[in-house]
Amino acid sequence: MTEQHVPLTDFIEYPPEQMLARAQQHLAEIRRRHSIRKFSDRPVAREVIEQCILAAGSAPSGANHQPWHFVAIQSDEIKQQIRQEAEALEQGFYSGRAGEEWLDALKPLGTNANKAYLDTAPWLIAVFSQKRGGVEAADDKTNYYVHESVGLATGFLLQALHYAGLGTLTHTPKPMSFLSKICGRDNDNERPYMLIVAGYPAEDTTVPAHALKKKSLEQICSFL
Ligand code: IYR
Repeated sequence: MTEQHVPLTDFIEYPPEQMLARAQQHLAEIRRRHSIRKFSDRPVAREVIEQCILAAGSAPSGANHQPWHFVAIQSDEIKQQIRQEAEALEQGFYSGRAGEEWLDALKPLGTNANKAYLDTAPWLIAVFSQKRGGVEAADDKTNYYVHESVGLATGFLLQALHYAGLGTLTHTPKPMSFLSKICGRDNDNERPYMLIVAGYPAEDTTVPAHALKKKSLEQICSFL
């Protein structure tokens, strides 16, 4: 016997002109998402973050095992701890570990070891991947396509936060293992995947001109 299926009832078909208009509107919306590095400390309601994490959790995943866990941090004490550890690592990175080519590549972004946003922004969301799990809470099965799945969920999360009206930044201090301890997820099954910073942009936030330059359709796509 095959597994039970239920009818697809929530698909919406749009007339072709409306489909194109929607695709254009979505493009215009997502083009306004920029990584920002200066956040306001204005609070953001936990309910908003909850909805965005549920949106992330709706991403497709290998065998629908949903191999992710999100730690949403608003505690000042924990944010300060994360900032301290991240800055210590970044100091090593910027003062040699990165190497010349990498530092050159980062120059247009104007980044440095100072990560004030890590304790200014109202929310940090640490994304963890899980090697084993399954749909049921007690499952301990092999997870599949873990990296791809968690990448998709993180993309959904960024999209949801932007759509809700928040500024975002992806942050990947290297190595990220310190996050496991601070977030209470120091176990054999879970690995930190990315840290997402979310909040209102500070009034004087800038974005690097370089980051606004996106490749053309011809550059990123071939039609066969
Ligand atoms: N993690 C460092 C360096 C960094 C690396 C890349 I690749 C970026 O696109 C941006 C920054 C930092 O956060 O400064």
